[in-house]
Amino acid sequence: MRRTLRFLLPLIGGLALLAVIGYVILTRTTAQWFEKDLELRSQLAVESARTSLERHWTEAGELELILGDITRDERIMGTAACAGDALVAATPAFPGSVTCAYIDAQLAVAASWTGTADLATGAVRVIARRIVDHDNKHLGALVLVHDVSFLARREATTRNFLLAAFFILALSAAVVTLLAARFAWRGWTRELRRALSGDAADPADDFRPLVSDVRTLVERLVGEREEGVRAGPWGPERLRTTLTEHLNGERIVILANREPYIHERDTDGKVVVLHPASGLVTALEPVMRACSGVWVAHGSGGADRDVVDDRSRIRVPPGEESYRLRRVWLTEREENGYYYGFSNEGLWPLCHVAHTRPLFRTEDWAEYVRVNQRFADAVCEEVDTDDPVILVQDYHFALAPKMIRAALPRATIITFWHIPWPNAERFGICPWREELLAGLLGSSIVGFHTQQHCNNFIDSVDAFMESRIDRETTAIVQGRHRTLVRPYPISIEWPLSKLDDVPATEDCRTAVRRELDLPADALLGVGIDRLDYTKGIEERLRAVDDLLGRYPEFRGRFTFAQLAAPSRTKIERYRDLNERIETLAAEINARWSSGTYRPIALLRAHHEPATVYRYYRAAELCYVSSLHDGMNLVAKEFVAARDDEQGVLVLSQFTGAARDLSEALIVNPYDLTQATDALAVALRMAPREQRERMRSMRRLIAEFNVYRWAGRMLVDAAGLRRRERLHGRFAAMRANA
Ligand code: ADQ
Repeated sequence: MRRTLRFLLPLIGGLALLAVIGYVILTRTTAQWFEKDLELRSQLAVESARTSLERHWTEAGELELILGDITRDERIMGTAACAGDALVAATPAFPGSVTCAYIDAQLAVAASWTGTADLATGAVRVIARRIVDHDNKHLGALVLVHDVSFLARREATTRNFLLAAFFILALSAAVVTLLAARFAWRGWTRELRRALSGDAADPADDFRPLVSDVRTLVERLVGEREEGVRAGPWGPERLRTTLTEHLNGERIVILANREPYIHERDTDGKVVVLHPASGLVTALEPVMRACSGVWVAHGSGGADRDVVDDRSRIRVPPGEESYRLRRVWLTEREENGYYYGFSNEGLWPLCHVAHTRPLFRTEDWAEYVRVNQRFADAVCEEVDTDDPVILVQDYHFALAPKMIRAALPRATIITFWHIPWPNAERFGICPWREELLAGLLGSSIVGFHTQQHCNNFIDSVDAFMESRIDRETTAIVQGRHRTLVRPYPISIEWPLSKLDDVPATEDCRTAVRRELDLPADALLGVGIDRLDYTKGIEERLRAVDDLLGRYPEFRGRFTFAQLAAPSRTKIERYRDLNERIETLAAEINARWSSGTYRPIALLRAHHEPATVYRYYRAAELCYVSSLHDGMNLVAKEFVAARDDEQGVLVLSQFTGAARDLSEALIVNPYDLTQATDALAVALRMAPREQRERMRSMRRLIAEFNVYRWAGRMLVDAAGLRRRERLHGRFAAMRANA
């Protein structure tokens, strides 16, 4: 009904507008016609009486008779003859208020005059003409008074007619539309139902693309629903159950460059544990706590070697040991080539559209190959069956899946690529593109955050590899090996255990304002990132600058706190960025500071989760301005932190998160004016609207949390294992037959 009204109301509105325009045009045109008609009639009356008028102008009795003849025209109410300002003769109904003196004055400048006079009986039209004899002698003026009350009557008739026509037309349009919509909808739904239920052998062309999508979705939802009903919402417990039910409680081995806990020595020489600023760790650590198993990573902390056993292992998390961390040690040369060189100067800029040119060096590539092999070997040392479940993480390990498969052909290898995958043309500039693709195709499943990244990956395989692409199941087939390519949008833990140590929102507001030396009613924005050129930190600070320039109401009141963890500082581009951001923040502060007020608080350091969450809770808004980002977990963390349902998220459209968090204010960070306006909208947003938006985003993250992300991958992996085992049995039977 609402949909029909949405169509009908504009239609009726359009018809009403047409009727009004028609009415105005029609009344104006008919009024003009009638006036012209009056003019002609009076001209005709004067011309036909002209000879008699000339002859008898001075004979009052005759003149009255002639004037009486003229008033036979039903529209002419009265006629009079004037000589200068004196009345010579007039018919009885000629109104006394129209005087010869007045007419004489009007005719002083023209041979004829037309005007309107208001009588007690209504308005009349007065037409006066000079009468000149054959010798061009001016005799006087003939005055005709017309009754124009019929004009108002005609106008009323026209209006009534148009109104009736409009109602009939609108009613017919509404009835016809309703009937047409009802029939079309019935036919459409009948056809769609037939197509979906499988009754239609060949669905209509319009439905064909839809049908397969809907069927897949329905099957998936039914599967998930059945499981959901059995197992409840996704959380650590359900993930553990999924692992037991679907993978016989297999231990999971995670391969990631970054370790979840870094051991360092503080200034007193005491060993302290740090949590790295990494989206990958944020997402995977709760999964690992739930599943147990082994996390294989680069041991990068200064005190890492001091706390491991003789096989480079340590049980974590400290104090709640539930899984094992296996550290792999890299030489400086290996780290420079594999991590800083090929991974972060080559692959990172290759995959992000952030206008930084990738650098590919042969010596970096050689280290990348060697280190991938070292990590693959470490993974193989940690498994305790010949068909383990291995989760390979990110662009540091594109080659490891193939290397692990060579040693463990029956392993289930799920590789998740945490950053975007570029289009085939862009990917093609990498000198080792075939090797990278071959490495990844050693996986059982390759996962990305979005369908777009999956499509780009499939297109790259299509462009550069010998393989068959099964578009029905989105898989890549090479010989007997099949790699599924699937979107798994990553998320965060829900409920957030990190919030346990964080004070309530009001306390965080007070504490952070005190820390930043701000008044209690100051408005606060927050940005939290690794210092990386893909995160758009410069664009963000410029938006703050522009906000203060274009919206003076926020000067002296709004402060933006940027928590920026230094990252990859061995790379020159990152050092340059660091300096540029510091200079920019200083410039903006110099421009707008007054007294103790500084608009930008640049807190360049790694912060522990408790601090990060305190800032999320203290802020009026969080601005995530990435130029390109696989997902961006800061956006999701901000929403998760706001259990007061207040605060506004301003989010770049170039993040994977923008697809999930549609209630954020989505902006193009390159469009400074748009981004600034969004900041102003956020700061002025009414608490009720903030609550509605926040509530809807919180519901989404609660449902699609990181346990569901991991669970979906594990369930898909289990399905794949079952299918492969079945194929293996068939192959053995055929061989024995
Ligand atoms: P990252 O590029 O690391 O992740 P992101 O998803 O934003 O980016 O996660 C950053 C994490 O580091 C967050 O948990 C945040 O709280 C933390 N952090 C940021 N700055 C910090 C600071 N100054 N101090 C302490 N902690 C800080 C990559 C991809 C992303 C993808 C993730 C997960 O680039 O697109 O979302 O992996 O797949």
